[in-house]
Amino acid sequence: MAIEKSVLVPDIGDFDGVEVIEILVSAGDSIAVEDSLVTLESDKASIEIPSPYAGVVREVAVRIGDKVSEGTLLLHMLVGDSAGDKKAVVERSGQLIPDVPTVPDVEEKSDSDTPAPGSGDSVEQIVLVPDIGSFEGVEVIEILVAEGDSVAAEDSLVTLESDKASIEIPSPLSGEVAGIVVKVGDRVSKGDPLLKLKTQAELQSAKPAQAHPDEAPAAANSPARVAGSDSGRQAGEKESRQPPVLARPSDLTGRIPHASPSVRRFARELGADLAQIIGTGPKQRITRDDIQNYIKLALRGVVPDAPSAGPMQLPALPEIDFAKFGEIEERPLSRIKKLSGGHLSACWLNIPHVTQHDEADITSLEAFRNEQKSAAARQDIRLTFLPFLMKACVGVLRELPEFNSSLSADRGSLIYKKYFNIGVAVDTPGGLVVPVVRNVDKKGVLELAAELMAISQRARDGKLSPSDLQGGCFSISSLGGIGGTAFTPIVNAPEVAILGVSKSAFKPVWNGKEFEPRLMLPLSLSYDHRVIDGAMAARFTSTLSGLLSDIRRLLL
Ligand code: CAO
Repeated sequence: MAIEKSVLVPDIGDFDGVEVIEILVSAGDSIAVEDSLVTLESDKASIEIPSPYAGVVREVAVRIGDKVSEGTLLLHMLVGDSAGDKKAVVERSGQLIPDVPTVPDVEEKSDSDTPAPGSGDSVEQIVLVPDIGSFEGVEVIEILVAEGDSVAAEDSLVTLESDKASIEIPSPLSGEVAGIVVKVGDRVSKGDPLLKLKTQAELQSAKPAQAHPDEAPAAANSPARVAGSDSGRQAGEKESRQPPVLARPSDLTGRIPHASPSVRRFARELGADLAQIIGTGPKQRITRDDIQNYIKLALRGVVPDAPSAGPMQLPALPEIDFAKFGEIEERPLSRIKKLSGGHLSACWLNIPHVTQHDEADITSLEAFRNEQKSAAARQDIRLTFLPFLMKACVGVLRELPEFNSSLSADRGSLIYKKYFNIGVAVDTPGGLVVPVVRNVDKKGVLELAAELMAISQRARDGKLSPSDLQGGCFSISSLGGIGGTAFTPIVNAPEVAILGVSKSAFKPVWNGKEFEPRLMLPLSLSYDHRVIDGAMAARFTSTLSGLLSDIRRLLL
């Protein structure tokens, strides 16, 4: 008989409030003992939490972005009553999570090398593998510095990887790398030498040598013990001589590729160089899909854009402590905003955008819509302007098929779509979503109005399915119900254009004899300049404007 079990975060050493960056299972999944359930990531380690049981996931209790600590509930599972499963994992989970180092051990090369405090001479130190829990023989998978490099305290030196965790070992001190003792592929354990570091004697003597071990800097919260013949008291002296550690996570972001252990393993199996891949996951983490896409392009002999130009290094923005300037309140972003944020940034950074502005005279279209509104209302349909706009856009997409295309993965050709699915940006309490209305060319305005009502309601209720959000050819973002005269919408890749509409207003328009009040609708068409040029964009908005000013033309 199946029993329900709760899976909690196991002992994760010194970590507290670690972010859930990936959920690897969902309700209904059958999983085996040791299958990875979630990935947690701090700025120095990425850890997959394995399942202690074999069974079926009943409910996942955490969401991406949640901060968890030892004992936090991760999920509920239905498991068979085979006791062996649990035992196997409890044993392994003991060694699963290392006491991830904040500052590794250092060993002075020899006492006689040590110059008098204040002399300004350098001292060579050997950086040892710190306490990494019960891990033994962990593989060195990356060496992040080279001989001669200057490093600051807390800069990452090497990455170690076990089958469930990837750990960057930070430098205990600032100095110059005088030699590297390990090489990629070596297996190391606590106390093994990693590299030699030349440090300034003055820095080390910055604090009184007689300081007690308890007075070690707060950052050195793992037992950074001096190896060799030093006593515990000497260890404390060594820690007390460390310069203040300045945490600079933003310096590391973008410099070192972030990926979970399983993704790193996958990349190694396929021979993909992580340094060449730009991650599309949270915090630019490299995902399995990123590696697959990279390999697909590599197999076609195509070097992807970004890597060929060198990985794009965006200058990091400084972290600001806003509380210094007044009272603040921090609220987490909604799930939709977190998810759409990455996609919007990727679209904005990858697509060269241009926005074409124009106006359409919708005086007669609005008169017609107002005539039809009450008839539509009798069928419980709210006849807004948007369905007319969707039909008119399809008319232009037929005439200018480049707007109904996408670039191929190798950017060498255009894929023209023979179907007409239109995405409509919907403002929901959780953020912006773009559900897709399919086959707009085959539907009438009333049918589209009804579908639009239903899909935007589902969006607002958070009930869209993944298929509602896929397969779009072209998007419309209407802010007309709210206000504004123009804006610059972001192209929703892999589409190549998006139409923004702002609030219509009566304007005096010269008819050849006099100024006439006409209802004018502002149009803002953003497009991918790699696919569409300015002339084509101007043709789009003027054709659209023509169709909207006389919708009888749609029938032709
Ligand atoms: N000009 C002036 N008024 C407009 C207008 C326009 N372009 N478009 C809509 N309106 C007014 C009308 O008065 C209309 O009422 P009536 O039909 O009774 O006259 C009312 O707004 C209805 O608007 P609506 O927003 O409820 O319905 P819609 O079909 O026009 O739009 C939807 C539906 C889902 C697109 C819209 O509700 C929405 O969420 N818009 C926001 C999209 C958004 O946030 N985009 C920004 C993305 S950033 O790229």
